[in-house]
Amino acid sequence: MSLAALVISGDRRALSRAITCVENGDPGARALLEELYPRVGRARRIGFTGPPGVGKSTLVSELAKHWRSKNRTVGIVAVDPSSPFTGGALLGDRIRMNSVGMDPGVFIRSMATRGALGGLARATCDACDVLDASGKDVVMVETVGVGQSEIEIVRVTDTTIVILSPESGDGVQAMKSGLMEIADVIVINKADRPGADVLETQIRSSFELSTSRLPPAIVQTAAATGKGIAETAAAIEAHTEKLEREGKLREHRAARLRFRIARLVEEALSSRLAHDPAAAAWMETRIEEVLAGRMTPGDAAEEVLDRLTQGHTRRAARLAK
Ligand SMILES: Nc1nc2c(ncn2[C@@H]2O[C@H](COP(=O)(O)OP(=O)(O)OP(=O)(O)O)[C@@H](O)[C@H]2O)c(=O)[nH]1
Ligand SMILES: [Mg+2]
Repeated sequence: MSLAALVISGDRRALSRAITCVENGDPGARALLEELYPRVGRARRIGFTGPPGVGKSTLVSELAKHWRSKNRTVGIVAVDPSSPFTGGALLGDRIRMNSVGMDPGVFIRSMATRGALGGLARATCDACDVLDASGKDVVMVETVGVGQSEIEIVRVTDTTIVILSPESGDGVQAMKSGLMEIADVIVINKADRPGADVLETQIRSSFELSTSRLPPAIVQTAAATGKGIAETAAAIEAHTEKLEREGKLREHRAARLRFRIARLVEEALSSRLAHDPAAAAWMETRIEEVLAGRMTPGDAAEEVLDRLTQGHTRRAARLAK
């Protein structure tokens, strides 16, 4: 049986190997994804982001329990873009300690930073595809959201949950960082601590002041005690049902794909430039031209682009022979 067939059959070790394969961009990754792709698109994908320590992992594992109690299988990708290696592993461990990791209906995978953040976003997308193809009903992605590039990682999902807590001025920070704009549901976690109502009022009034959009659903939770979990799940389901009812789920996914494919094109070009000594040498000659004032950087870029794509087409033609 091929690795893809094993993944589809629900083999956990195969699933783990397949995610490693796409995460590392191994030579077989492309063929693997091609074989899996007819199965992709059934899972509900939900992204969770928010400042460090607000309770994202706790909420995600409580939601996993909730969906398991409804007999739905769950995949979790825990991403920590800010800390290399151990960060990602720790996130997974924390969830695992919460016992959902022992359930065969839950598959948890941690991802740490490898190279550029763009690479991490790609690896996360691919890992979600693999989990989706493996038949998981719900795929959750957790990432610390502090900046625009981290926010990109959750943009691979159908529904985005922004989690805040009454502590440490999260609300003000989130408004500034653009985190609110991507929220389909806002969760105020640690509602057992003082200040949750104040934060909710702050958030509501900030949406009233901005004419751009209506406030999304806001739910207060105390994930550590399981309070508000069912309400959060209901708000998430209401959002996806609304997308479906309005026929927007497809449009929403198309928009995500547009962004994802554009990123892949950029990455492919940079990688081709890095691995094509002739093109790189030729670029040096264009730089000389620009320095001598005979060409603009924009024209040079266009010529490099032509050269890279032509070179590739020629190589493809040669390989096809
Ligand atoms: N008081 C209180 N503490 C909570 C609640 N939810 C989580 N915590 C605690 O907050 C701490 C951080 O929780 P995590 O779930 O690891 O938070 P996180 O957002 O995933 O953290 P990072 O992934 O490191 O950014 C842990 O000690 C939790 O036990 C809650 O509802 N109330
Ligand atoms: Mg976490």
